[in-house]
Amino acid sequence: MSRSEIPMNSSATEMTASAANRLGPPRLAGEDNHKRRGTGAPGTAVITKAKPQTKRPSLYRVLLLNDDYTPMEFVVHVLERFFNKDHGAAHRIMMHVHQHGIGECGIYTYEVAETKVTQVMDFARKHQHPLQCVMEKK
Ligand code: TYC
Repeated sequence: MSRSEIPMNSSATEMTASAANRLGPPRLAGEDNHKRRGTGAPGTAVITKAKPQTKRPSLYRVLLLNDDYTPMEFVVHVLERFFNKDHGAAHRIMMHVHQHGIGECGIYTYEVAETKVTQVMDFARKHQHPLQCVMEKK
């Protein structure tokens, strides 16, 4: 017997209330899920579990790129202001970018990541620094 086949006269009636809530209302085979079988013994039913409708969102890294002109303190300020880093963390990330050419500022869902990139690019342009900020799918 597969895991989804539970005789009606067995422990299917002995679920806790919270387990029943997670499963949603029990569905009898052929009720509306188009899985007509007709092979079960009399007095048995198949209970199917509804597929959870939630999906985890894709995540995106927001990255800063190094350049030769943007002042270090400006990059530290960007990390504090737009990525909520404390001064120490901001300085470490800035130095990582300075030494390795690229570094991660944070990981966000698509729209949040896009907003961070736009905010940083607008702020850098306003201050006439060539700082580049990009996002990439994880
Ligand atoms: N390389 C820059 C300098 O020496 C500092 C810098 C760090 C610039 C990080 C951009 O994303 C950056 N002034």
